Amino acid sequence: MTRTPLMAGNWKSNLNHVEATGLVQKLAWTLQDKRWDAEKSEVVVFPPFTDLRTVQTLIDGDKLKLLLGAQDVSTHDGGAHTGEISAKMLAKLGCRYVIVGHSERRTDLGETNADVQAKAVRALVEDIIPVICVGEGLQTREAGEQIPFVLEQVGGSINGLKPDDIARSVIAYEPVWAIGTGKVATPEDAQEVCGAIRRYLAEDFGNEVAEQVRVLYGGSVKSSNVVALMSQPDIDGCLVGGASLQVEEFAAIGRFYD
Ligand code: G2H
Repeated sequence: MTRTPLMAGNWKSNLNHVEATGLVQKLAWTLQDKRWDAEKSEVVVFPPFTDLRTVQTLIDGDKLKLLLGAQDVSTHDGGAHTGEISAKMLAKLGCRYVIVGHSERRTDLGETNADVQAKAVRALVEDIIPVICVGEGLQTREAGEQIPFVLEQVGGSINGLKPDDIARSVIAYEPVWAIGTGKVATPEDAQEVCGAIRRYLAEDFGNEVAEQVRVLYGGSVKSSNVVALMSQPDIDGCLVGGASLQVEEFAAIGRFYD
């Protein structure tokens, strides 16, 4: 089973629509200069909600081959839920992916595994692939309990999902102590947990499902460490924060292969 690598740029709460326009255009030109092949790596940008329409228009209009994702989705289908953005709205905007359960939302907003599962379900119904984020904090890592901790998050976040839906989902392992800190997990540390996630999926849902799921690593990914991370057998891509706002850096990450 070959899994297409996925490089996901999470812009977080940065950029307005004017800045977003500049970034996407420059990213597309730079990838073109580097002879990026979309068959060899999917490059997805995750702007804030307010920039989705702008980026969608650029991507569609110029056939840029970049893909679009959102940073969150409502657990509700629509209706009287002020401020919520539904999966149906995201689908209409051309979103192919959505991040659910990012550690910043788990920490800042108290999102639980059950919330994450509900969001993943909403996304999948609209044919949007959820990027389900999991990861341990520093204390858990220092206690050597990262694997049981992460597997519990994975289990809770995909609870009740159909095997076919799990197979097309993406799981992003982002150790919280490596997010935006410049401390990247070693490729071996990242592989240890990503491999454990795949084995867990194989045990519960069979090899066929486990071999299809793309498992990403996230946390201070840069052009200088992406190749080593991607050489690990169970790392199928990266969720990139800070470096996705730098055109040359993110283009090099997208064009990591060869
Ligand atoms: C983790 C990551 C992107 P950064 O949040 O999801 O951010 O690459 O800045 O550590």
